[in-house]
Amino acid sequence: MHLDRITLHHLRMPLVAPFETSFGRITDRECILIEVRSEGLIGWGECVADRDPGYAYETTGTAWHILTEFLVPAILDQDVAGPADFQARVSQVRGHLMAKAGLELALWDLLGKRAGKSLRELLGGTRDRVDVGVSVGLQASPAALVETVGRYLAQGYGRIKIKIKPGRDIGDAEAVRRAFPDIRLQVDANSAYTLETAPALRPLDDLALLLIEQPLDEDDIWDHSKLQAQFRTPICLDESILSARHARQALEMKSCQVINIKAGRVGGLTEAVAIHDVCRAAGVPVWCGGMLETGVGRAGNLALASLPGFTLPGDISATERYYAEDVTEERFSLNPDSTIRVPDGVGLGITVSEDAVTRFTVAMARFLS
Ligand code: OSB
Ligand code: MG
Repeated sequence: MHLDRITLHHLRMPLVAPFETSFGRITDRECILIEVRSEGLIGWGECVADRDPGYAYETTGTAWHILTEFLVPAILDQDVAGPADFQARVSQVRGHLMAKAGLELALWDLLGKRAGKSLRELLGGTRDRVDVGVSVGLQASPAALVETVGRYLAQGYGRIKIKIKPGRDIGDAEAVRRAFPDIRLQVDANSAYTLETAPALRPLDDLALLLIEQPLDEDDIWDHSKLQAQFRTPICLDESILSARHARQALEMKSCQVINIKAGRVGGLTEAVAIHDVCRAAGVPVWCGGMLETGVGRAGNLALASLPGFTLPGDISATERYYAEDVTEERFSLNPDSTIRVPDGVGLGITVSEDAVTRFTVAMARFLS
């Protein structure tokens, strides 16, 4: 497909409630929407890098730079066969996986629109609804956390993830477990511990958690294997897994028993599917992580989570959990059985509202062939 025009939209979207993790607190989510025009069709992608380098080193600023200077020039006014061809053309750009993933998603959307197929069909997804949960940020106190969790349970979420950090770990998790003895519960530390401080998490082993997500450094795989040996609860890696090679090595080292897959973190859906395949062949469950995406990225996550190896609920919540107003005309809602429907329209299966995009835009750049 000939790529005629590429537009970058830097958005700032107000969240319905602040989101706090071990690396910071945000009230607005920033991202870059990527619009690619090809032969009369438009494809949309979302780059999930946030304003601050707290979760990963990439930011909206670094992604803007890499897209503008390297990725867009590599494909603009060229005939690009699809996502695999795109990855080959940008293989000389090291790292910057979120920038690459955003552009790759727009090409997947275009590919689906050209072929008259949904993204789910293109990826080989086998379900039309996927199991989901909600990721709950740090709250003011354990009591406030229990109340917030109770509200999400009442809305129908069947799996809860809470964020933890040193000083806000055992007490928070015990309070939620005591209030809700039977729920599916897991925790996410976002790399807030070291091999020296993580043994403080030992009491979590008695709370029947589904998993403990990313306790140690974002660039570590080896020390996680030492930690996993000390816990019965499965460790799940998020930040540490940037490729299918990392996934294979983590499984060989027994660093984790579960992997959280985010297309943005690993450079796009092509690599995300490769990680899924590695884990599935090894009998290791995976689930789809989230980055507080707009409807564009959320549609991509739903399609990814429809693959057969995604056997644990994803961090893919209803639109209203994130945004009072979204950039897509479609709003995703939670079914009573804690599932969300996978879009079945062509490509991502969503319609972007130009109006909403304009309202949330803080910067825009357009590249013409
Ligand atoms: O670590 O999974 C994470 C949000 C932003 C950055 C990192 C993470 C998260 C979440 C939210 O946990 C998941 C979501 O609902 O999108
Ligand atoms: Mg995480």
